[in-house]
Amino acid sequence: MKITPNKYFWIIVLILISLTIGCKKKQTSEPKENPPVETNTILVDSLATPETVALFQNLKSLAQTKVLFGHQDDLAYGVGWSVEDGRSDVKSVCGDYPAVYGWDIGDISSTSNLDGVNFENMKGWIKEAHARGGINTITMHLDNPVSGGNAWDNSEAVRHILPGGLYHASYIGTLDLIVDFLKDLKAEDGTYIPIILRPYHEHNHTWSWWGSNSCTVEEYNALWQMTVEYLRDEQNIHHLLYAISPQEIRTEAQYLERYPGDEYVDILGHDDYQLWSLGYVAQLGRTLDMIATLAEARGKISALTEVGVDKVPQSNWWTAYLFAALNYNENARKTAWALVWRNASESHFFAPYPGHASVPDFIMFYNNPLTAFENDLTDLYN
Ligand code: BMA
Repeated sequence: MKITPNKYFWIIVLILISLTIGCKKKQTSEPKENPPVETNTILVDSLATPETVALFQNLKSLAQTKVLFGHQDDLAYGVGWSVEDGRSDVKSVCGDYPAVYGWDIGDISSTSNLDGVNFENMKGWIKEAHARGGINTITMHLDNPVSGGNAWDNSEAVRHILPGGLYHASYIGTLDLIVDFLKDLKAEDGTYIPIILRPYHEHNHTWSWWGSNSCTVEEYNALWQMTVEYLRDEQNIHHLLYAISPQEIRTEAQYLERYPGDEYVDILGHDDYQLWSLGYVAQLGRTLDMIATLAEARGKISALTEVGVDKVPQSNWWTAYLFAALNYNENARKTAWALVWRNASESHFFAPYPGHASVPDFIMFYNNPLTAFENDLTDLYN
């Protein structure tokens, strides 16, 4: 087609008009917030803080050669003491703090948790542990959101707190208290302290309101997904790794029966309280092997998120039972950490304390090159 000079004129006029409109628009539009920056493609949270991504990656590589030792409520109390600066039964026994600290936010609407740990103190201990290079993991023994009973009240609740349920709004209120707690967890430099969150644990058992007798598979998965999406997408909490932890699992199929999906889980955990006979060592070893294999195939980490025998009845439990299970084979040895439950009193404890018969054996466990305590950790957050 032949373009006459007249046509050129009108084309130039049109270009000038649209450029002027474009400039005006730019000048008058509101300054835009920077879009969130994706930090990774491997975690549940693609916006996880750099420190959280570093924790996952460092823990994953450390797990190739070490099993970190963990203890619930380690800094809060022990056998015969409570709230003493710097004190820890584990440290009293072996001279070193655990590498992993377990905490629980059951009773989050009160000033203290279900085991009497003051929440402000808990925040302080989480900061202390993190400043020394340790890892913090949090469980949620939340009250039954429908009946108001405790976590062990397994009357039907999950379907009522899912979107559309009568108790959805009030459960979101509980999640908001958790958000407030998590937002207070900041290091000296102002960055958020990465936390391994372990919600709705032991869900294949029946004791809790999120357990297998109290909700369907679909309801359990929906609860987990709703929780992740609320914290991550609605509340912009980006300093969490999500760990799932069924109890005393034998097979892969059992493990994946109640499982919200790989996009919602970073760490494949396992809770086990059956390790009181030597005959069980190989069983736990096989389970750890299976979970490590499952985790490896999915680019995740495996962990023995809870283990122990109340009152540690065998004086060689640390080496002949726990270490033996962790050392079962090459895969079992890739378990990232093993955490024992709390030292409440002389009649309810899972870690040794000064004077306990298992102390010499625990020191052997401590000295074993496979185990790692706090002093063994290099900077996991960089
Ligand atoms: C259980 C016991 C209880 C405690 C609960 C939550 O195993 O230790 O005493 O309240 O864990 O920590």
